[in-house]
Amino acid sequence: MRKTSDRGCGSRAGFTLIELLVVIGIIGILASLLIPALNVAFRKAEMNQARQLMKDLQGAFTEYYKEYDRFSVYSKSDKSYAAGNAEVVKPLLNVDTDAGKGKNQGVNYKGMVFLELESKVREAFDKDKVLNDPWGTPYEIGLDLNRDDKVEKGTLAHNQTKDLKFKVVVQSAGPDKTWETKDDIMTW
Ligand SMILES: [Ca+2]
Ligand SMILES: [Ca+2]
Repeated sequence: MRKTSDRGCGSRAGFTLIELLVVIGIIGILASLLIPALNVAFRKAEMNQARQLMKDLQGAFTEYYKEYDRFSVYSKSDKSYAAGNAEVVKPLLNVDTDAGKGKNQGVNYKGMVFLELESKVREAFDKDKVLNDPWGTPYEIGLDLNRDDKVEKGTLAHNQTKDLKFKVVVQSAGPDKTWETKDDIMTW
């Protein structure tokens, strides 16, 4: 009996407009606190994605080198690959290569796959004809083509002030899409 009267008296008929506004206000404050944190987390995830891909690229070039005793190009002097990095990346993916051609005729005549890209990255690569970082700038790649175990000073168009004692180096312009700023990511 009492129950019925409690329910029926209408003292708490639901949210009043004021209460609703307070709730919306609190949600707004929480969102404004959360969004910057989410952005930071998202940026961090993109940075990690770029770092991982750069590492994978280094590994793929190294594996290719072990297999073919050269890099996926024919020129002998060190050179940087930025805008046209597809030239050196395609053979790693076994895309548009000359598999089936005789020894020393094709850059990946064994038709091997050295690098696997996440499907989204792969789609973008096929569309753009270049391997871009998560912010849309092509990765810059330096290879030791003349076999002296270093990528000579001046090979890369950016960030390189001295010889780098690696056979493969990769860098990204970072989230600000501008070279030679603090957020650039390098493998060395
Ligand atoms: Ca060199
Ligand atoms: Ca930058």
